[in-house]
Amino acid sequence: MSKPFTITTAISYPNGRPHIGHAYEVIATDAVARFQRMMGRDVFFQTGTDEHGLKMAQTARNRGIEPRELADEMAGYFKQMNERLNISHDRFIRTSEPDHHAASQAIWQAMEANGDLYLGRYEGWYSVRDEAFYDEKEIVEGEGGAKLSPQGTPVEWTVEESWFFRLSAYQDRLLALYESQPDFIQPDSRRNEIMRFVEGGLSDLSVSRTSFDWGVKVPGSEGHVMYVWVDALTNYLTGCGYPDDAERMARYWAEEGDITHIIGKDIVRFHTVYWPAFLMSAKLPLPKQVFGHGFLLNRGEKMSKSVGNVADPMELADRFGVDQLRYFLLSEVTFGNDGSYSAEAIVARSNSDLANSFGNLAQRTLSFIAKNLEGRLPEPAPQDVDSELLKSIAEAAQTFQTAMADLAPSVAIEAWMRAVFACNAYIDAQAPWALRKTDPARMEAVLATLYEAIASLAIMIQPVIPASATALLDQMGIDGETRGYDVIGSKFYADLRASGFILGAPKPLFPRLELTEAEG
Ligand code: ME8
Repeated sequence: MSKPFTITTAISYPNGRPHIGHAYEVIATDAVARFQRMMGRDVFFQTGTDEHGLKMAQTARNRGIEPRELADEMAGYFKQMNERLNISHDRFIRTSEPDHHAASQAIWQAMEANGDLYLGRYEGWYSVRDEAFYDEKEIVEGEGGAKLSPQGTPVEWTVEESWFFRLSAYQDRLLALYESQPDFIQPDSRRNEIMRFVEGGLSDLSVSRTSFDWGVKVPGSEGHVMYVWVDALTNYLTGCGYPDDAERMARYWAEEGDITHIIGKDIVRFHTVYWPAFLMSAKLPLPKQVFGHGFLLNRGEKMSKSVGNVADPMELADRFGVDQLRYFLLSEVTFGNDGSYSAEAIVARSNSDLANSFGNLAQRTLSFIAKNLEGRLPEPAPQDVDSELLKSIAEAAQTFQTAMADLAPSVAIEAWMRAVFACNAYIDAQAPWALRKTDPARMEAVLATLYEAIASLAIMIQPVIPASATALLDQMGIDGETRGYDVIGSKFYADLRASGFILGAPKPLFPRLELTEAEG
């Protein structure tokens, strides 16, 4: 059996509908999951909703409904979004599900058995918006003397009986982890930030609440529910079969396994300090990498409900197309950095790369073959320029694979785009249309080269724009079984010709997008 690859997004708070930041994260993770499947890996890809905690309880109360009702309604929107965006997850987990409660209680008991949990009294600052506790030294003053978290969210003084996790005991082990596994936290800027934070000393962490009951019950401790982050982080284990399915755990959550968490930069601390400490305490394997991507900004500005600039990913997908949106987000934003989106930027990127460069290349080549050769695939007779073009595409495919394996989709797409440009330059130089009368054999050779090149480009870009790439490969007669990276540079074109495949009139893939008058 092929080597397993476990990849997850954060699980989203379903206290509102999904926004473009949620879409961005799940699209990036999906591209990596699809890529790894193409590489033959046995992928387990999980995403879902984080349904407990005070934020959910308060939002529900404000709406006069039960938290469960709120979670049911909003989880539905997250599922719809994933379907619309062509997300290939293997499980959509909801933390209100029974197997997740069982997993959370099991990790709790394991941490307790290790002597890391004790009952005490919490007195300190809590931000409901972040669902996070903050040390006195982290609190800043806002307008009118309001107390704020370092993220700028309001905090409230909280006093209650609480279970504590002995986080302070893990400082050295965590620092040793960051030293010995430098890729554990990526990108490096986030790693440095976390190392400084841990070097500054760790306080024990309050891990239960008694003031509300919307959460996972603490085993054997009446009136306590787990702090939402304890159960939220455990979702990753639940999906891998913890605690009862040993076989599944050995496959998807193993010491030598490739476990990658893709999350946003605001929650790196939870994933790289608390989470490995919980896992060490429960004597479970650690993930291989936590990647903290940047934030998406609306025209450079932070999205917020009060400003009213929160984009609905479904509207963007309806207006611009799913693959156009996926392509935009993955090509425009360097993974790890913040990025900006706007209708203008989506339209410009999609028109230049997808419609004008790649779409046009495929459309003119394929319709020329369909018309002038009645769909019969042209006969190759390679000259140096032809072989060179195909060689450069095979090299681009290598670069693409390396970059995707390194979680650098924008770098991968750049390599793809350079290969598209090379094809367009080749067409212009070889001018097959002009050869029709003067040298039909050479015309065929040029078209044959292009056919192979276009199929290779479509194979390469599948993880990014899966629906369009699939549609093109279908039109071109490339068998579903032969769409892996190993096909690029192989003799698939010769085999396809030999099969007698006849190309039909191609359907255009990427319509030119337009702005509204107000935007234009
Ligand atoms: O943090 N741009 O949930 P969440 C890019 N439930 N990414 C963004 C973003 C933006 N503008 N806004 C948010 C939570 N995100 C917890 C996670 S995991 C065990 C629990 C990202 O709904 C954010 O960084 O607030 C996070 O990775 C994800 O969206 C869900 O955010």
